[in-house]
Amino acid sequence: MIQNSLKALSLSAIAWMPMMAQANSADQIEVKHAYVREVPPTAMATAAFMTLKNNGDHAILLTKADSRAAKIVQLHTHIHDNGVMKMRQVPNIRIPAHGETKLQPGGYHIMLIQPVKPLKQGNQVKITLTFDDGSHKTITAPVKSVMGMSMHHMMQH
Ligand SMILES: [Cu+2]
Repeated sequence: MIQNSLKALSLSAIAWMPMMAQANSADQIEVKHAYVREVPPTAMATAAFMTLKNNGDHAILLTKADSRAAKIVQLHTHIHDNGVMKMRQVPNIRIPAHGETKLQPGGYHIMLIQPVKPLKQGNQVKITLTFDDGSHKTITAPVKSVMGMSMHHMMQH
């Protein structure tokens, strides 16, 4: 009896120690200004944008994003290919130590492909972010109409 409880005690101590040694990646990432772009109900996809701030001493990779709001969720970037802007899936998005990585229109974004229902302004979308050490962070991003923003963008060009 005593032997069994001692064994259980030492196992839980081992499981607990690595967490003490270093905070996990998710704990060191702060998510700011998250939003999902409102698109017409017929659109096949939309995207989530946010700023990822790394408060830690080491670079952290965002390796995966999940959401029940869409059938397929991918990490994307934009590339210029012979003057044409194209989207590409990327295996991860790097957030430098004590730095920020912006997921923004024209750059990195979380692609929400085949939304399960239309995403309208005022809706909230839950997105779970997975980092390189397997730790998770679930955020809630409001759906925003970016009509005003894209007009402003167009006027600058
Ligand atoms: Cu995309």
